Amino acid sequence: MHNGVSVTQFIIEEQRRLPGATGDFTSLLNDVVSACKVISNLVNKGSLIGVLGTADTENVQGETQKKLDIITNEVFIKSNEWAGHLAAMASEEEDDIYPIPAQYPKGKYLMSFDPLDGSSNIDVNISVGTIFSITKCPEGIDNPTKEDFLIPGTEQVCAGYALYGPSTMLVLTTGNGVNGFTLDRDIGEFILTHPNMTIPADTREFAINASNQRFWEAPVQRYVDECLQGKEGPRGDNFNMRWVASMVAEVHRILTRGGIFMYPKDNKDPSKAGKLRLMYEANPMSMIVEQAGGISHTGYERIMEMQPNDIHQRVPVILGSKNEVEIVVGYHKD
Ligand code: P6P
Repeated sequence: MHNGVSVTQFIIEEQRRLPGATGDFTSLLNDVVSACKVISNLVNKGSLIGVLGTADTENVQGETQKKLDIITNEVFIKSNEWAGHLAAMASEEEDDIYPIPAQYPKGKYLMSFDPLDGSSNIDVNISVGTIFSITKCPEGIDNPTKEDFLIPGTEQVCAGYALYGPSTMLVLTTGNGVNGFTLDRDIGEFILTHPNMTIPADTREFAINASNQRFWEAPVQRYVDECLQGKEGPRGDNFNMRWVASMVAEVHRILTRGGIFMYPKDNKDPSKAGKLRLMYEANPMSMIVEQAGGISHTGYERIMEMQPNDIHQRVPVILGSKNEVEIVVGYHKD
């Protein structure tokens, strides 16, 4: 059960803890929450309202877009462009940054987001999500450029995701731990149901797309091979595997019961540093994972310390239960 604290009340109480907080941030988060409620409704209705299937367009990643990729991108932009809290946005579905239109006031925050992560699952009714990352716009900058977004993940003031699963959940951090809220559709509010989420330090469950095995670098090959050897192998224990192909679902499982998620660099396409995008997948998820006591790493460096060089930059990701990620990082050092 829960004590009925809504995400709005929770954010305002959080805001009271921040000296000099003006309510601007609280109002921005409320606009983000509203967008997630609208997206939840669209995803939930699916075929009933004709939003499934592919559009005949590609995004900047060269990936065929789902109709819902485009629709949810529009929802997120329209919900957040008008209120005067943001100076610009960056989206997986937008080639360049999205400046706030001239008719609206500009604010002091920047937001990067993936409006519908895991959208390849949407037509087969598997959980998908929205991921967002909020940073401060540099002082005195009214018309931010792409460069103003390209700061390390340690500078994020907020990171969160909505998970459109059997229930719709919102998971949020502003640097003071991680809290989970469940959407009560009867009252249209996200209610605090998972206070202070923490990732168990140990796990026997790994998540990776094993079809890429032949392309992985040696440390990841070694780690997964040892897991597969089970009790008789060097780890002396049996492991379980999961792969949902929705990062939001994987991270949420890890926050809930532990685990390690890997989308490592593979040499299937040597020009790509990885599959996942730093600014609106890896960085926000890294802030959440670290705030919940986990580790998020490329194998060679802490993800949140990376200096981004492009808003659509890709990065290898190894994140989750502290003690397990440390083993994989150790193999990269050997
Ligand atoms: P693959 C979804 O497209 C995504 O960006 C992540 O959410 C997910 O973890 C990964 O890609 C799935 O990739 O290669 O298994 O389809």
